Amino acid sequence: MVEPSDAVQVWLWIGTIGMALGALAFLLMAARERPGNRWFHTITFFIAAIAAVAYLAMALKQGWFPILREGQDMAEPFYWARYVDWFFTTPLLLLDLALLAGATKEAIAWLLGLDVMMISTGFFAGITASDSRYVWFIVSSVIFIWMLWILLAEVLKAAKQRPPEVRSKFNQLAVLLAVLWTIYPILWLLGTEGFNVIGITGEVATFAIIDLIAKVGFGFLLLSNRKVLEAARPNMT
Ligand code: RET
Repeated sequence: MVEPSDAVQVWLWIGTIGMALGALAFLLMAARERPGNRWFHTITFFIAAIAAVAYLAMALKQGWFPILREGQDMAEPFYWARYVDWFFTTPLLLLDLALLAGATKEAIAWLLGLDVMMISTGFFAGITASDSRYVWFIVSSVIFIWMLWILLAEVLKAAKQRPPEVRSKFNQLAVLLAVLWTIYPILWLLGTEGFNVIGITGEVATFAIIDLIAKVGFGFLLLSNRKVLEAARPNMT
C-alpha cells in the first residue's frame, strides 16, 4: 500500500480540524486577557496552530514518502511532517509546564535540549529502512527517559515552591504528559515504523487521538483556570 487509504485520510482530516478548532479556541481565550498576561495562551496557541498546519499538509497527501522497511513485505507511507510538528511543538509543551512550575533557566535548557534531541534521533529512526532504525529508537528512548527524569525531579522540585493551586495544576499536567508521551514510542513500535502490528490506519488513528489530547486537551486544562495562570505568570512582559 503506497497511496494513503480513505480511512487514513479521514483521521488526518479529524486531526486537522481538531487542531484548528483548538488553536481558534486558545486565540479567543487569549483575547479575553490583558496584554502581559497571555504568555501561556500564546505558547499554547502556537502548539495547536503548528500541529494544524502539519495535519493539513498530511491530509492534503503531502509530508510523506513511501518506504520499504527491513522485515516488512510492502512499502508504507512515512509521514515525516509529524516529526517537523513534534520538533517545534514538544519543546513548547514542555515550556508551558516549566513556566508553570517556575523552573530555573538551567532546568528549562536541559528539558528542551533533551526533547529536541529525542525528536531528532526519533526522526532518524523513522527514515531508516534497515534494522538500524532500532538503534536510533533506543537512543531516542534513553533521551526520553532522561528528559522525563528532569521533568519529574528538577522541575517538580521547583513546582513545590509554588502556591497550592499552581502546584496541583502542574501535578495534573505533568502526570498527563508523562503517561501520554509514553504511548508515542509504544505506538511507533507497534506501527509501520516498527513491527507493523496495527497497520497504517490504526497508527494514524491512534496518533490523531493522542495528539489531540496532548495538545488541545492539555491546552484546555492549562488555560481553563485563570487564577492559576495569574499566580504563575512568568516575570516577562
Ligand atoms: C519516537 C520514536 C523513537 C523513540 C521515542 C519517540 C517519542 C516521541 C514522543 C513524541 C511526543 C509527541 C507529542 C505530540 C503532540 O501532539 C520519536 C516516537 C521516545 C514522546 C506530545
